[in-house]
Amino acid sequence: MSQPLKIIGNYISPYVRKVLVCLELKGVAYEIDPIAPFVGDERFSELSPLRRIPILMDGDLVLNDSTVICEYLEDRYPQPSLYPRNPAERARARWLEEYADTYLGEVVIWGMFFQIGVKRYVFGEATDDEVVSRARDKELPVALDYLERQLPAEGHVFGDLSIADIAIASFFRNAAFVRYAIDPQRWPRTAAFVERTLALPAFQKLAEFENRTVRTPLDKQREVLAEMGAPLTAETLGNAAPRRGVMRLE
Ligand SMILES: N[C@@H](CCC(=O)N[C@@H](CS)C(=O)NCC(=O)O)C(=O)O
Repeated sequence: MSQPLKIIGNYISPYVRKVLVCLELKGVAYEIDPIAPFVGDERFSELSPLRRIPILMDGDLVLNDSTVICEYLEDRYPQPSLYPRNPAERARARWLEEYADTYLGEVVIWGMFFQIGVKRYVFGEATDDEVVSRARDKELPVALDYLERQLPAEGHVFGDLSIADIAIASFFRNAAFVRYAIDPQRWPRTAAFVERTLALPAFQKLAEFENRTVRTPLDKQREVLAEMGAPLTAETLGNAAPRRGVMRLE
């Protein structure tokens, strides 16, 4: 019997969420080692040269980067397709995914979630309130103004659910973890889009694990998730002392 796919990465990462939602929608069995990248051991460094999550392992194949992983899943498990068939729409879906991964990643993850949550609870350091205010009050509104022009009043961006919807919604889940709610008066389309996308069963199933993870200290998360019946790998790469990643050593 073939081994289930393995995902290495914490449930509260938006990049991991993207991949898990794709797996759930495609009905592919997987196991997960739900570690934060900061506590990855030497084996983690070997598997992920940037010390980032997610990692996908399929037998001997090791893949890094959520975009690369989602495209692999699409090639390997084509149904249901999560990329529009029409080439122009397919390219636009990839752009919106890239926009979410890069700009929302910078603003929501590094400017807000890392500052408010990870910095304090993982590294015992103070939040830089200036960075948070700039992200929340200046940089995120720029993204919301753009998204408001891209997102549909109803349904998904390209008709059927695609990687664009999944990527965009994933980041706003992390914004909610740090108590940010999109103002529905100012950005009605985006607020409604995020709400209905996150309400999809694939996101909701993961939300149970995310809600517990976000309230549990790093060293207890695996135990709590095991009790909840999360599909955990037998072994973990996440028992090292917290350390900064490769790309942001400051
Ligand atoms: N482009 C990458 C970004 C992955 C990423 O930045 N993951 C975060 C977790 S939310 C991480 O591992 N950060 C640790 C670090 O950069 O040091 C992807 O799409 O997978």
